[in-house]
Amino acid sequence: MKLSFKYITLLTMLAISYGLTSCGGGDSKSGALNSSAAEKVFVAPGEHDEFYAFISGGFSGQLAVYGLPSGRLFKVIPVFSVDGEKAYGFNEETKPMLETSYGSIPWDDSHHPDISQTNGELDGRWVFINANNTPRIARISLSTFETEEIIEIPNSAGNHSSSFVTENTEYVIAGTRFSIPIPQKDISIDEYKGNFKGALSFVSVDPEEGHMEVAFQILMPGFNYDLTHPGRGKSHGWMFFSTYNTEEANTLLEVNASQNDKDFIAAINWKKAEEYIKAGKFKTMPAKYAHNLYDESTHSATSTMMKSVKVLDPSELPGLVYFLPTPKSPHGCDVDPSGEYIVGSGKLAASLTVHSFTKMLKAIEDKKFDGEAYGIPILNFDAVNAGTVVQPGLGPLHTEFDGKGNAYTTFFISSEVVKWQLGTWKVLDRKPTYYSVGHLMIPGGNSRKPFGKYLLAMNKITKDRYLPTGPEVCQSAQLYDITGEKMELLLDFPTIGEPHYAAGCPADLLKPNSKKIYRLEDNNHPYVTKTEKETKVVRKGKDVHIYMTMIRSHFAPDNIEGVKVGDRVYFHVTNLEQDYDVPHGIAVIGANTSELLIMPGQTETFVWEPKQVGVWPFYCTDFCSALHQEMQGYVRVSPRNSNRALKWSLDGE
Ligand code: RUQ
Ligand code: CUA
Repeated sequence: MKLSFKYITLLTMLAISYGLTSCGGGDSKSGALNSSAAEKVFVAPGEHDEFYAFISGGFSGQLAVYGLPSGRLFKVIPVFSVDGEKAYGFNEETKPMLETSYGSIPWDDSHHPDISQTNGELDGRWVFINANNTPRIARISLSTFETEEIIEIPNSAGNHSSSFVTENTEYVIAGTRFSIPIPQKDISIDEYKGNFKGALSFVSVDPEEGHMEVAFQILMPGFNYDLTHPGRGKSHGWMFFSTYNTEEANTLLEVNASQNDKDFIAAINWKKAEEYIKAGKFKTMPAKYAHNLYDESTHSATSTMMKSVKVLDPSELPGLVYFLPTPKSPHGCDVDPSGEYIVGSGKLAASLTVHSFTKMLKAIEDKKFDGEAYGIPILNFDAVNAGTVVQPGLGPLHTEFDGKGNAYTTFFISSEVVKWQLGTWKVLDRKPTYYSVGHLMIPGGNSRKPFGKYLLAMNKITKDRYLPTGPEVCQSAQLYDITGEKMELLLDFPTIGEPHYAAGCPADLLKPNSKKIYRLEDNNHPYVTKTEKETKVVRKGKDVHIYMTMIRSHFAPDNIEGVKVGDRVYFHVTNLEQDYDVPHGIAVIGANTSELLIMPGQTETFVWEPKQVGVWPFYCTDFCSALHQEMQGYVRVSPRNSNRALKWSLDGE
């Protein structure tokens, strides 16, 4: 009886969502934008945007770089998915980046970018992003805007509560959405309850180089760990995770994981975890996971398989974890810039729950517990609750802050952003989104110092908002001005893939450090060729290595003979240019990988296996000069049994 009632409630909420969505459509036509809004997002030709926005690509697996307020797209950084345009995952240098313990994987689902911090403020060095499907975290340089490192997360499945950074980028966090048997084993799915576990991983970040390492994992009860945010200021040293499925259901979760009145926010004292690690209170578990590192000096990545991980068991380690009861399957778990308030967005709750960090510490001290779960104390709800935002909307997901005492929460079902006040819990404003908003982002919103000028809402559904493109239509982002008392919708723009979260920062933080070229003298690629004189072709059995250079507007060499059917031909190509914005590309007919797009001073390699006798052209794929069309060459391919010697030349020399 109870079960079917809940089920009906859920269906009613979904039905409401459709109703609201379609009337929102009519609304949008009544001119949400006026000309002053247009002026606010107009960045004149040749002018720069005020903010960078790094918007996750969702199921594209990539990270897109936009400017705000214009919404212009500057670059798609390949992270977890191969990219033929940039040769990422195809050339020899970047292939190792996509290695995992499951072999090479050409795709993932990326959700939450987060920019590195120092003292709780954005420092603009790196942006991290998670892979959800095959659990990984990537680190992207904000000087080269390239993926520099990817670490796989062992004992995890659905790396969703990830990749948020702590106040000094001590750690980037990776919590598992799905609980699994740890270690994996062949057991009945019915044995889920009590046997499956959820690993919360703390990945340390080297302060100089940014190199990541899985420092330790906490093996939690078999709930779903959905989202997480770090404490900051007074709550620095703690990490807060929302959970759902505290019912530990293993089937029809939409009903069976919606039974409990309250799930939990798990508060992890990671400073305590460090103490336990130091005191040797961990177990070392065998675990296989890949650690892939791109070296800017060799322009090449390596992949290393790691073998073990340190795990902590919170049921045996007092003070490590506490549960804060939080109504109805919370999704977002957000901490305000002061570090005092922890907002839990119960997806099925009528009101928004806010916990107080100060009250939490007091409740721990006073032992205000309401029992425990798997040895982890459950704090009394009233003892930790700071307040409730009463009936602000339907289906709350995520909250960000403007640094002026206001919070902004997205409501998926009622398709709106709601502004409310911290402390009074009063709703101040609401604005529709088009439609079904997921995350929102205020630049610096996950730090002690948000830049509360714009709010970016990221929507799951666009329906009638853009020109139709068949059954598959774009996802979108919407920009609001939040400087006034009321929010003002300024702009709509489509995004790459499905935007989940985004990270934003003032452009001035990154602009001065943005790399212009790779210096040739610093290029330590094993197959670099620094002058045309040093170009050559070398045979090692069936492998032929071409040491090639490119400069406006020719390849050296551009005539090559002596290659045979069945050879593996390695084109090691160095771009000799030392000027800003002069890439060259190279592609050869019938190559099974991709072109190479090579930046000034960089070396990249692709492999070509000629299958037919003949003379085969290659050419530059990037329109680099007035004589770009002249930038071409030929490889002569002879039969396997030919004894033609290798020969190479440029202009007969
Ligand atoms: S999620 S729409 Cu993957 Cu962060 Cu909430
Ligand atoms: Cu080089 Cu076109």
